[in-house]
Amino acid sequence: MHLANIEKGNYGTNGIVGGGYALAVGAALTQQYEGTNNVVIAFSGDSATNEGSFHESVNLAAVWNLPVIFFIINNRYGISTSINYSTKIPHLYTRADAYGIPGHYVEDGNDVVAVYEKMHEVIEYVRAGNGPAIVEVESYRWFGHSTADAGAYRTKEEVDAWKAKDPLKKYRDYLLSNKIVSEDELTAIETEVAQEVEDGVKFAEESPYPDLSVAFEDVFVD
Ligand SMILES: Cc1ncc(C[n+]2csc(CCOP(=O)(O)OP(=O)(O)O)c2C)c(N)n1
Ligand SMILES: [Mg+2]
Repeated sequence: MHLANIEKGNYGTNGIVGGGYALAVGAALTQQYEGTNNVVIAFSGDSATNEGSFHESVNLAAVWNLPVIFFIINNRYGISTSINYSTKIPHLYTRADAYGIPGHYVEDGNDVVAVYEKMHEVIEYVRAGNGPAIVEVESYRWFGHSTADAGAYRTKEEVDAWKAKDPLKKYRDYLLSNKIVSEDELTAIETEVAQEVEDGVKFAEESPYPDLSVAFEDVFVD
């Protein structure tokens, strides 16, 4: 949430659940209007697809044939609410049927290569001018939704079963067994990243507190 990097093509994440869908449709309309070859991807959780904004956005994108993919990461929960309490259908990609667009499903959303291959296929489809699509992948959240979350709504067995499907480990194994990188190269990358994080923490801890006036920066536009 709350991150954006326009230069990198990240038009902004959103503190309002379901708030990004309509923005993605607007961004996709811009691509269509300006005749770029870009495809917009709207990432969301499972619960967000129960917001009215999801249905209105998918419908409009379908009717206007916009280049946007609605990418749903189904981790079975919206904070503490199981998906079984919030929807009666087992798979969210089937919602695509209601809007006359294709719905795709990746059972193991922790498999980086499977998600990559599926997205490659769907992006080609959307880029060719065929209109929007929905992609649902299954994954999981290991930790609490926030520090206030004790996780009482799910079992340790369920969490452990998903920890065994660690996507980073799986992809690491894939890279090694296919001889794409060596153990040494991976260790070097991991060491470099750990150092980068440590440097970031050190920089933050050693930086002075900002002046109170910055709290009002970028809040209002004249
Ligand atoms: C409109 C709105 N309602 C409620 C919230 C509080 N809230 C924040 S995250 C969240 C659950 C989101 O669940 P999901 O879409 O499945 O995403 P996940 O966190 O599981 O990836 C809720 C209800 C909010 N931020 N915005
Ligand atoms: Mg969720």
